[in-house]
Amino acid sequence: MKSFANTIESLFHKDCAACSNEELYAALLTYTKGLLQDKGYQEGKKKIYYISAEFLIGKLLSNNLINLGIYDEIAAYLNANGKSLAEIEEVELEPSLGNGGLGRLAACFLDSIATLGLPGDGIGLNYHLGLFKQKFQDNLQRETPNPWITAENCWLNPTTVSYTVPFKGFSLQSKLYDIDVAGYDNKSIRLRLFDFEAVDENMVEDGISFNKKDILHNLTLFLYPDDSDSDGQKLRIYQQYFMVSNAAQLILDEAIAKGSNLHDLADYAVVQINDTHPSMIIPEFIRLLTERGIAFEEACQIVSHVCAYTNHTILAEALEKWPSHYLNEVVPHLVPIIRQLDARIKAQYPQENVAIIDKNDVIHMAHMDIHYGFSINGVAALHTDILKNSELKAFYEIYPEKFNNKTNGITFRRWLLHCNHGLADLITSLIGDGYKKDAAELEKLLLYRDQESDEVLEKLLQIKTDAKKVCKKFILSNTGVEIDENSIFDIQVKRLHEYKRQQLNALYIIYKYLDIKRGNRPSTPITFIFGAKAAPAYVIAKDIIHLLLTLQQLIANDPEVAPYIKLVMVENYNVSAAEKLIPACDISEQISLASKEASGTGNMKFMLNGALTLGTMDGANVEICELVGQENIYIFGESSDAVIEHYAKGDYNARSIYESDARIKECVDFIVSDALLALGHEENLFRLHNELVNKDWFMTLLDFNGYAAVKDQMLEDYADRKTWAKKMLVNIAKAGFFSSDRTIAQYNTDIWKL
Ligand code: 26V
Repeated sequence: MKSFANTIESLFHKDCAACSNEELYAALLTYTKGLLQDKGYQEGKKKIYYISAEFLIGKLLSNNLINLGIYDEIAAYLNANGKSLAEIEEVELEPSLGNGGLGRLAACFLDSIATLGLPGDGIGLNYHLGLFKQKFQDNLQRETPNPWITAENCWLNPTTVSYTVPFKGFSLQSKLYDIDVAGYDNKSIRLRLFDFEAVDENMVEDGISFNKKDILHNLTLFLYPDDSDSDGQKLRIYQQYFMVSNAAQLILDEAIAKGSNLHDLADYAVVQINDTHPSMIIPEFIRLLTERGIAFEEACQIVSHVCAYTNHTILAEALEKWPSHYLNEVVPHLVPIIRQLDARIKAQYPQENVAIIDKNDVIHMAHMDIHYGFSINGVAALHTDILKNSELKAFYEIYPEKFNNKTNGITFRRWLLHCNHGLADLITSLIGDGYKKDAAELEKLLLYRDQESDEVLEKLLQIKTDAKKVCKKFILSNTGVEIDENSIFDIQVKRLHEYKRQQLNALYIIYKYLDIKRGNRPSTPITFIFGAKAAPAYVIAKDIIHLLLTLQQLIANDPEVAPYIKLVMVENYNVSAAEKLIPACDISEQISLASKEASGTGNMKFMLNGALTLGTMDGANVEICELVGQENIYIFGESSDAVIEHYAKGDYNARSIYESDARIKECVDFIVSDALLALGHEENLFRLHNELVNKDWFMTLLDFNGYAAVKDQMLEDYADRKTWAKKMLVNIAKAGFFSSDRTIAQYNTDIWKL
């Protein structure tokens, strides 16, 4: 640790014990950045460029220390000097450069690309204020800016790389910042974030509102600025084009520097388009290649060998389509290219449903990706099947060879080694540490289930209790609420969306509340924990948050009920919060309407940390179920086929369920009961009630009875601690498949071919 001590000395001219946590954080940052640069990056002729509007990287310090193999050493050194690494970590600000699963997936992929030693870069934007920070006020979500860039002590490394990006009527000069991320026991990878320096954080007025037209000052201000009006939508196009034009210029420059004549670009670069936000890279490449003298037809061929597209959702409202006049107002030079791309397709495939530009002159970004990319993948087996057989069937018929599945994964470095030291140590003591690089080795743990080893099972339960104590502290500081570490922790953390059905969980809590009022008390107290941000313009999602917060208050104030159940809604749920919550979880809520959750990745994190899944047969839950077996997971609800059929026939009728089922009616009506209205807002609660009774597009009521029955059973099963611990062990042992190292290895074998 001499070199670290030297860093402290040279920065602050004093020794470790005399430094503040802020100073030690600064010293660790400088020290770690130096090590990362010394490691260097994997080089190679061909490189993967993972382009994404989101990279939800979380705090980096601990993760880098772990991946560099010096975490324990640094922690011990600090300890010996009376300091705590955990406390120093608190100094780091978490960048909120993502929304949820899609952005976190991109971050896990960076870790795995580096760990597997593949040449690659992540490319995105340097949003100054990230996604909003969530505050609760009067039981409502409020949004405030989420600054994370500090003049000093920040992971961003300024570079001299800069490109000119043309827009209608003006051009902007970008500046590139790099963040180095360590691979596990391997070289580093760069996350390359383009920025526009004139962005002015002071233009934010009330909450997160700002002048959306002032592109010269707002371009990289926020991730997902409100796009409920046309100015907001155009700002998104400005951002997306800024991202991909920079990316394309960088990629061409790097290829040329390595000897490419651009005709052979596919030998030097493969671009993974993460959802449709980066799709404009296709026409942008064509623009740049034709500018450099390559004929249009050949440029199309080149791009079609370079670009691959990942689809992350089948929700129609999330599939991007832009009216062509928006693009004309922002990037008019791309429109004739897109029209030509569309004309080529129409000449060959006249059917309207595969057109890039539809009859209303709207551009379908995903369609462009599919026609002009060489690979289209879904993110879990069921999701890919749905793409092939229904959502993108017409495309699958044209290009069956392009479609493939890549079931998502998570990096075990962050989601086990970093967030759950106790469990990682136990596993290492049982099966050695080979699993850290080869996650499939976790299966060796099954031996202890087969041996019914009481010692191991008890240790597992003890580790869970320890994690609950850590979580309890976090929840107290985050919410001011004291929870009981001996209660059952039932956790649903994910973006707030109707298809994920936080409202279904809320209805169950209402049912429990009423049941306790009638004298039926659960034998073990239950803590229901939620964490979720709602998109600022998503009215019903915000109403659901309001319901949860109001319920939280009602239950806490009711002495008849409070000893048995507690509800807590974590404020500003983010990666750091997830790291505290996931290890502590008993029941992992994965209750989306079957067919709607493309994969889910939280489900994998919970399983790896010994939680049991309560879920529908949706997304990667299906694969979890296959791996652990029916006896180690709790499944309920209609199948995806049945759900898809309901949509096709239009025969789902929430009101008829509501009217014919007394228990459901009672729970739904409780949303507008005097008790809740006394604490909450009439407008929000009535709107939500009305939505559930008269619309319920995501079929909450359809699955309520199945959900309640299975959840009741699960809560009962919890009492048999040994059997429960065996199920936990099976879940951990079978989680190996969900390592992002496996996912990335498959991307490389099937798509990237590095
Ligand atoms: C975006 C939006 C934005 C507008 C409002 C409605 C809406 C609904 C859904 C989305 C999702 C966009 C794509 C996305 O984040 N997909 C997530 O990707 C994860 C990583 O593959 C996957 O695990 C999640 O199941 C999937 O929802």
